Amino acid sequence: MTRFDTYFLMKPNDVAEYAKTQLDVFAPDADLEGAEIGDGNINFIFRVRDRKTGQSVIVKQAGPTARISDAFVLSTDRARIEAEILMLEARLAPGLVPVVYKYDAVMSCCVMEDLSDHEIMRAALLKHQVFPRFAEDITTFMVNTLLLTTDVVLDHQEKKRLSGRYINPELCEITEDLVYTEPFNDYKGRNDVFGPNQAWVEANLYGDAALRLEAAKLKFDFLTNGQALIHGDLHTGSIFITPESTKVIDPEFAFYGPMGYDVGNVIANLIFAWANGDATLPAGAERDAYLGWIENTIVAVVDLFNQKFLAAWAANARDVFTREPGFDRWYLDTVLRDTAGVCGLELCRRTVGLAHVKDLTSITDAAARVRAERICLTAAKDYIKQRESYRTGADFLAGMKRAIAAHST
Ligand code: SR1
Ligand code: MG
Repeated sequence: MTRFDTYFLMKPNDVAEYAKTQLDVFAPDADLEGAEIGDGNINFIFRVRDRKTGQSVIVKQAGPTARISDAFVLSTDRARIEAEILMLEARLAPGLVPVVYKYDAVMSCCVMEDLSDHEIMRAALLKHQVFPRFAEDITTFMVNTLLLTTDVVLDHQEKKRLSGRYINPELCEITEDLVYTEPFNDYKGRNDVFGPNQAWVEANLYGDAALRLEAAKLKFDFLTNGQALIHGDLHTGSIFITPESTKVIDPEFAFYGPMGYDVGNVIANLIFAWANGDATLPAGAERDAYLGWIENTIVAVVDLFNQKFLAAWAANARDVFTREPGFDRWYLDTVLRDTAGVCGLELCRRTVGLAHVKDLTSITDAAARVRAERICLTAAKDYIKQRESYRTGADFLAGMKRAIAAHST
């Protein structure tokens, strides 16, 4: 018997002892120290390090509620989902996720590779760094983890079994509320709108009945379209990066949902990075290079996703109907429509909802933040309402440019 035979929420010292007694990763004479390093919304993240060798691992533990608020009561089973999904993603997209060393069902924790030679992408983007490999890596990750878990490729019985294994009702409910509902009506009173934009948001989001109707349609798609085993929270805070390497983390929101949820999140969070650079970088070469890289990356993410998706379809599709001429293109167009819609939803919810992004909140000049937020929200409305018309990288960039033009003097 050990004290880790019964679940409790660990502190840094507990995690060091846990690593010493429950893992076979460190040498017997290792001198371990634990530290809480995460500031995420949902779970507790610790690094355990051997003072003698510098060797380290990450221990991520799920508590009975979300780390940011006890109002979100969540099953600790999300630790199992995260560990299993990371292992599945490692097979589908090798090299693009951290290595999982152990999942502990009693302590509801997952032990994984320490990626501290990487940086969280949002933090790096706030320093206006560029990552030339990103579009290649993230589109490989998305096409492989998404298309290869659909009915297009998987045996349909196997897909249904996976769907049952990753139902994830509580975390889906967070998304249903925070992404799909509250940004458009604040019906729970939890939105957090930047003061100088309050009246604009009331008029242009809550007051736009056509927008609310489209958000409602997208919400019911999220609730019912069990298309692929999606990551479910694929923003730039869920990506560790260096110029040579991309690692996707944090798939605790994974479930069978619409593929466009992941692709739309990636594009929206690149737009937030653009909005931050636009608001904070002075005129000059650094600004032009950074904003130009983001714009090219948005285009490349959509176009590489399209190319790789069709190539992966040709190589892997197995249902007899997937060979009907034109079905692949029709299917991809539905994914792109959903991508545009979700891109718009993510832009709205991170601007006016409960969970913000530093890209916007760190803009200290009030007028610049007002403009940045309105660019994001104006683009969002077009992505949501006109989502059928978004097909290519150029389409997505043009939507963003129209919003910029609408808020330029
Ligand atoms: C209560 S959780 C708020 C947000 O944090 C997570 O990272 C998800 O994006 C969620 O919507
Ligand atoms: Mg996360």
